[in-house]
Amino acid sequence: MPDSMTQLTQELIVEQKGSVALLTLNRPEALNALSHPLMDQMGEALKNFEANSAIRVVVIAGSERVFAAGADISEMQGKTSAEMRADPHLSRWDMVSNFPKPTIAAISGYALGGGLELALACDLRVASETAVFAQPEISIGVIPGAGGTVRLARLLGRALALEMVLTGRRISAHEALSLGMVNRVVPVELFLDEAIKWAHQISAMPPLAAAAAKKSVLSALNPDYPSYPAALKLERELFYSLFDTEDQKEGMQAFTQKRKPEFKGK
Ligand code: DAK
Repeated sequence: MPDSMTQLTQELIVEQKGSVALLTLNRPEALNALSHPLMDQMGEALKNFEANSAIRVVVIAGSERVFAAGADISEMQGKTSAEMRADPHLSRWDMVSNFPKPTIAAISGYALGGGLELALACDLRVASETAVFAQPEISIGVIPGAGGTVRLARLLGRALALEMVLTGRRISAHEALSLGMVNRVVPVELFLDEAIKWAHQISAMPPLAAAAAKKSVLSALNPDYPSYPAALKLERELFYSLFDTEDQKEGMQAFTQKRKPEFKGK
């Protein structure tokens, strides 16, 4: 897709801004509820971005009013558990957390239920001062099903995670910042610009090193990863492997020559 070309779809707007892809949730009438078509489109877009070396960072944003009010309740309400388990659309939700390149959520307004889970599946979070975070699923008879209980437990610890998922309590942007749920909070008119600016900063880094950094941090947090020493060993191996890249040579050479590096992603 050429620079700045916008592909308008029904529920997701896909844009490319240089080496940064911007995915904007676009269902204002349903507060950006994450419907099957929307998540299918997101899965398709991420598959394309993974294969496209020109894309180095992905930003997922909502509008000023709402990031997302969760998965689409009207799609789920009549389902049995067997139907939910067999639903192929739901597997799309793992595409974000499995995406190998850095991802940033740009959040303003409500990030509720699956909306918060989508934000938590991203690597970094920029929030506007109006952002509101909650896992209200218990009040509609379920629990978070897309990583909310697990990611919040790891991020916030047992007591706060349980408080959120047992009561649905809302967390403000500033509280989220103090808890480490978001990386930064900015005035509402700046949240998207800030996320895109940050994405451009990261996209200027050598992409193979960025992918290795992400892989190593996520392995350290993965309970299935064999052990702490194994995670340290993986980090060491990833470090060594980068010495076969042109970008490592360029980065270190540019440093010694006191010039700006030009990374090629090789
Ligand atoms: N789904 C469908 N429609 C929604 C919606 C949602 N989550 N949230 C809002 N809407 C719709 C409303 O029905 C309403 O539509 P109309 O009546 O105008 O047709 C419109 O958006 C405006 O909403 P309200 O009239 O309610 O607006 P208010 O300002 O009064 O209230 C609100 C805003 C965000 C507080 C309220 O809309 C609200 O409480 N929304 C629901 C929040 C919620 O319970 N979210 C959790 C949903 S369950 C999984 C993947 C994902 C998930 C689980 C598993 N797997 C991969 C296995 C996720 C589950 C969930 O997210």
